[in-house]
Amino acid sequence: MKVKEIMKTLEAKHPGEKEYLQAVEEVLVSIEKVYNEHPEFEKAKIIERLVEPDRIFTFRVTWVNDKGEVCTNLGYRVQFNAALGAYKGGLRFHPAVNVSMLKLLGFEQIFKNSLTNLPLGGGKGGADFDPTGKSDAEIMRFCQAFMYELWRNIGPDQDSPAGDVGVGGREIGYLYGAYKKLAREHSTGALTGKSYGWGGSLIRPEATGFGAMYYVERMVKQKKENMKGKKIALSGFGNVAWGAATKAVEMGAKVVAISGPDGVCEIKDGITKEMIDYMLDMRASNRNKVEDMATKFPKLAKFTAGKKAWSVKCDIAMPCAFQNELSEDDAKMLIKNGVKYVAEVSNMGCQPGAIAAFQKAKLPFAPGKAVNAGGVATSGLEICQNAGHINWTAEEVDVKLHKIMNDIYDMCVEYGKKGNTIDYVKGANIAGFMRVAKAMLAQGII
Ligand code: 2IT
Repeated sequence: MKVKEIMKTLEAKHPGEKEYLQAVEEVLVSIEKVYNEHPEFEKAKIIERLVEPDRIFTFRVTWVNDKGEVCTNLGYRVQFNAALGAYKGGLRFHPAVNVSMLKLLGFEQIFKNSLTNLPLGGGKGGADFDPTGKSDAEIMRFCQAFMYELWRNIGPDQDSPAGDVGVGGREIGYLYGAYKKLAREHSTGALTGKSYGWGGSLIRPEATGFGAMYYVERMVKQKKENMKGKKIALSGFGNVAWGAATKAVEMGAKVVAISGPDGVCEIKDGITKEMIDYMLDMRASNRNKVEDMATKFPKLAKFTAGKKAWSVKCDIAMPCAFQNELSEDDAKMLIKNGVKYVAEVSNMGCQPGAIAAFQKAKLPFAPGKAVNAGGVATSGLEICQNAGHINWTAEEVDVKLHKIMNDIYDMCVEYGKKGNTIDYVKGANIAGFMRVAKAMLAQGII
């Protein structure tokens, strides 16, 4: 395999799909050497097959808003690769959603799901629907209209969507309600991230953030340090940032910044339990403004419009919002301000220039597909519980999640160790890739 040649072909075939091409290139560069040591991979054209989704569904979603107006959005589901199991991955509702974005996320999902060591293939979906400012009834009608189209193509042994940006517990409730009505399947893992009591798993809401902190704790320990008093800057204030903040405080760390599209809230003395709880209200309001935190807690949080979380001095930076949210300039500012660790929690949260800057500065940098895998792993555990018609306790789920994150960390070290340093990007990409490639090889040319 020659990365340059493959990228040239892909660029010609999929012009303008920038995010997708960026994600593919990152993985290919990491695995090139290992891949070329396995002529059987090349013979079976594993890479050429892996970079193209198995199939993509694109569909029209028409719904009626509260004013009685008819609105039309575009819905998608990318079923990327099923070598390890049924397709699995979230749904994103955001106005910028397009095929390139979902192919990037679906591609990443293959390797992330592989890292969990669970039988999960990779997929992703969503719609260019903007939840900002929508009423609860509008969200419900949109979710129902979305499911009219998608229901035939999902199921626990076929494809199991979950939440992502813009899709949380409320949306999964509406989507699942519509799915049950249409499919007449009433007790399944066709969707995960359901609420506890009707098929959901305890700890699933917290899992992405908890898992990320378990991973970060290992990165910190590796440097013979601990989490006590570490200053953490998080971007976003959604489900992922909420889970990470909860666990960070439990570990004795201090969350000193959260952010939103409107700016940053600096929290000098560290986020409190009340503030973490308020993040849930902020998300439920659909206002998408982090300034609300400073309005509610004026003595504790200081809002600055137009600034990112990376402008706040911290020991650990954790992007928790959107792809490419942390630029090279942001990275340089973090480095100048003394950041010691960077862990992507959003999928592909850092731009290539930012990753290069962190690596050049010899800072431990871990990629999203490893750090945020706790979310999908716990979705996998939800499917297990649904299949067995059983609910595990929060402790049982948390113990399994913690073990999965420890195992992922160990795999990243195994494949990413270079002398005294660890290339977590390489480690995650190679470890994730090898399992998928071996499965594809064993399953023949299909
Ligand atoms: O990016 C992700 O891993 C998710 N949005 C969660 C996917 C899932 O199926 O739980």
